[in-house]
Amino acid sequence: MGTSTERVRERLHRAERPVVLTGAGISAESGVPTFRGNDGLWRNHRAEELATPEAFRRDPKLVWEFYDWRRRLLSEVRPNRAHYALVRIEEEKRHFSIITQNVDGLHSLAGSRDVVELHGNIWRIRCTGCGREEEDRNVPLKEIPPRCGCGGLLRPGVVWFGEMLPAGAINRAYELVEATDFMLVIGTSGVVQPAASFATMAKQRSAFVAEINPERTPISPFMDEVINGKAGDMLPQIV
Ligand code: BJW
Ligand code: ZN
Repeated sequence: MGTSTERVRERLHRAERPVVLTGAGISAESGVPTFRGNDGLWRNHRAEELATPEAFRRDPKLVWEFYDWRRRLLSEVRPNRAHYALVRIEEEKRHFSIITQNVDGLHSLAGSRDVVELHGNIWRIRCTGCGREEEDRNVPLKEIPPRCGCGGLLRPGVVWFGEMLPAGAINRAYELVEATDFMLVIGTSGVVQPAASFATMAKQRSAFVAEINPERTPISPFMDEVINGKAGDMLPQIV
């Protein structure tokens, strides 16, 4: 009975170890472009084509200009109602974690504490020579492409296609997926692995799984409930 929103709210209320998996769609209402939406173009390049080790090898300056542009954009945006609704869940639950594919840091900025960043963080920079990694919040960067003190080329501390996810993050994510009784998937197109398979894994282990997205996705058919709408409108109704 009731609407899908009411059913998800009821399930969340009863859940002991809820987990939320987020994608670019949760930041869309903050003004951050998604990857595969109409806004996922930068100077006629598709974002997905720039987020690869091959693109970086071919043209590190171009790839860094893209990241420099995104860093500037992110330095000017704020978390939205959806990010803040997740902070409220964490305040009420004994166990609650967010697994995010986003590199924008907006969950932490909103105040969420248990955030697993699967694809890294755009404010971290790593040396391709000596491996040194550090936070860098300079906008714009002083030099493009930036270089390390050792002379090596620096790269964004994010995960590109074909690269391994950070071991700590992926291990923690699998632990959470195996233990959860409720998973809510918000704003992801559900095509990038391994994150795209988390909901089906959780469901196989008898968790209740639900999705919030204005569009249907390849993982929608596996959901117990699909909430068709924007995260910033729907999440505050659930929390
Ligand atoms: C709203 C909304 C609103 C809009 N409210 N919603 C198995 C089979 C085939 C291939 C593979 C496989 N396993 C691994 C692979 C390869 C690859 C992969 O998955 N490829 C597929 C595309 C086929 N995966 C990898 O390479 C991963 N590594 C890996 O698996 O290592 C092991 C391995 C290595 C080698 C071989 C095999 C295995 C790494 C993936 C790294 C992804 N990196 C990026 C870039 C990060 C850095 C950066 O930000 O620049 O991560 S790509 C990009 O996609 C980014 C995102 O995190 C990720 C997912 O995108 P997301 O978040 O879903 O965004 P969109 O734009 O796609 O969707 C937005 C959604 O929001 C839409 O649905 C909208 O409707 C919705 N929305 N407004 C709610 N207001
Ligand atoms: Zn170095």
